[in-house]
Amino acid sequence: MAEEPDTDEGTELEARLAEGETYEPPASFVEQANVSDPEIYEEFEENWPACWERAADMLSWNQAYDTVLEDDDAPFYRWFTGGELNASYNCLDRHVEDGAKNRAAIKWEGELGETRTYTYSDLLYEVEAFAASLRELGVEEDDVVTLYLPMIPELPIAMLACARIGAPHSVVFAGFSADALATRMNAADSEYLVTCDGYYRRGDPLNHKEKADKGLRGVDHDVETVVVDRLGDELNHFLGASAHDYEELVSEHEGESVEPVSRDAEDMLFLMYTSGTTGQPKGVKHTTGGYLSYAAWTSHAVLDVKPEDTYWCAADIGWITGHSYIVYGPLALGTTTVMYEGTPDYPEKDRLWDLVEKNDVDIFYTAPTAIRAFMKWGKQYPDQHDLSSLRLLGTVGEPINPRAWQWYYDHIGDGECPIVDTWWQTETGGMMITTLPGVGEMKPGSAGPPLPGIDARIVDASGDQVEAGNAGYLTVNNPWPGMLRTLYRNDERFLSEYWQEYSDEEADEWVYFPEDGAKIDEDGYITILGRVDDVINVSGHRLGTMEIESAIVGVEGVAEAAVVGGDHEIKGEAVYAYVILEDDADATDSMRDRIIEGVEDAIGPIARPEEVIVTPELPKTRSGKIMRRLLEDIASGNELGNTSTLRNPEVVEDIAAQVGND
Ligand code: 6R9
Repeated sequence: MAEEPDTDEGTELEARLAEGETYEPPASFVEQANVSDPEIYEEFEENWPACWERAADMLSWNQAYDTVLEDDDAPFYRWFTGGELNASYNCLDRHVEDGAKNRAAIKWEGELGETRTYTYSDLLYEVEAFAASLRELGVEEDDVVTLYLPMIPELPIAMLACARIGAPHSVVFAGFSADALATRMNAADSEYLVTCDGYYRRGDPLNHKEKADKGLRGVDHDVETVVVDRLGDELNHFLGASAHDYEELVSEHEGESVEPVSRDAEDMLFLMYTSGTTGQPKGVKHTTGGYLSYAAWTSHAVLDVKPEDTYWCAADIGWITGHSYIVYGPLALGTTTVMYEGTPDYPEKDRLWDLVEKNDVDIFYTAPTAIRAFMKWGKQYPDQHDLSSLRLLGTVGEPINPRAWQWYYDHIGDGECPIVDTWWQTETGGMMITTLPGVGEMKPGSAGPPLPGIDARIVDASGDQVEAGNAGYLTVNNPWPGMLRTLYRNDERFLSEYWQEYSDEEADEWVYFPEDGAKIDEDGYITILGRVDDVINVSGHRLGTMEIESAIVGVEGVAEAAVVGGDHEIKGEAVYAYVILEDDADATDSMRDRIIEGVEDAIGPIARPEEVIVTPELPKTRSGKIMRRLLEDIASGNELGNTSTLRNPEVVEDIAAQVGND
């Protein structure tokens, strides 16, 4: 039973939050924090860009770098040039050599209750065996290997195996559809795929191989496929003609040692496709030296990760958060990283708290959408467990509302754990705006100041900084090691997507534009307001409205579609699809089902429309532009402003009447 909100407590809380109550980090935390000296901000500023040596120094290099930053070809910046290193060596071998071979590297928790623990030496052993297997299949340095795997240990193993032999990986989120897999494999010319037979969701086996096979039919070149057996006999572990069995391959290479390939700092470590304004996803390219340094540095400074910690980021490795803060950051620091396969409410709504208690988790990092769900389920679930092992909490992916922040602070952290609200993006590689937990006071709802060394500003449309108290556009006015280097094979789009808006090319001044709106206060704290492009954020996942629209107009009988985000209590935003049908098509339930199916097939269930609203017309301005703001207001149940400037104001009422929250 969900708990009844206590209205007295609720009202008092709202009042306190409205006053902008702030919180100091507890002294007990500050005493032990990796970073606790506020001077760090000035040190970075005065010594920029050399300050970034601190990040690079967290790694072991085979060949020391000559230069911290080269900017002669800006905005194609190069970091730690001349340096050579290997990411898998940094995440594995060096810890084994340093006497940590028996420390747990990955603690995996399966949805059905099974567990697997890999010590650093176990993980190295597996990674080497799989690296040798990939080589046997023909994978060479710089070949892109696609990993279409759910949250099972073979995913980080495969990532590190790729890194070991210098083959960039491209992880495709397992919840993405067959079409999404094919698009990404084609875009990267990826000739290798690692996938699995299936996995569990709420106790039921899901057939993943079928989806992978369907995706492969859409790939325009030959592919060698490796299939991990996750389900045993549950599903027929069917191997197509060119598919290899993971276990079989690995067993042939067990015990082999595979030298980590020395990679140039600027060599690609991985590609990650993310949604943008157009229908085509963007292939964000991250490098070995800069990315890994940045993931390690932010894990150290912001997440306060120490080797002896048990750290848990409850994201999916299929997203950037999982890359940087389940795999690369924590393993580079030699800590124990927890990986959970399943959903937070299976078998019960206390599953995560049960896992925190069982594993004595020190640091927990999740998304606001999850916190809002926990809040709705009620505090009795965390209350059933001893969560006193926790020292630090974090959130990422979307703005956190002050009430959810407060709930997290009180009921998960027991008022004793600082919260870091971390703003960053697939493109930034790691955290950019957040408090340092051992330094800054926290303001619920505001991410905090930019990290040391990061020059983030809030500007107006002409690029001038806004006064404190005002809103504007977020920009980043200097480069940082974890930044994307380009969009894969598309330098032009890299320039136009991120550097066109506020840069002054003539003056060689380059300003990165993340396409978020934000507000800044007198202490320099930044509150992120959300995307200003046609990207919506559903449960912390980025979705391009154009991608969804093109899936919908691909459905037979649909003439036109406009997709917007509407407010949603748990998901933050939900997908609302406004659809015009062709003359001979009817607005039946089966038509709506086909539209939903079309979206699921093209992208995946995460993009599933909350509502499909069939309308004879879309509200348009006199110049013929769809009034998206208005559609958003309708979806969110907001007061509708003046509609008289529309060419067709009469459609508005008709549409509003159809939407559930009218
Ligand atoms: C890491 C990640 C990036 C977009 C970003 C912004 C939103 C992320 C946030 C946040 C408010 C935070 N976002 N963190 N908004 N507060 N702490 O989520 O990457 O999937 O690329 O999404 O997410 O809108 O632009 P990605």
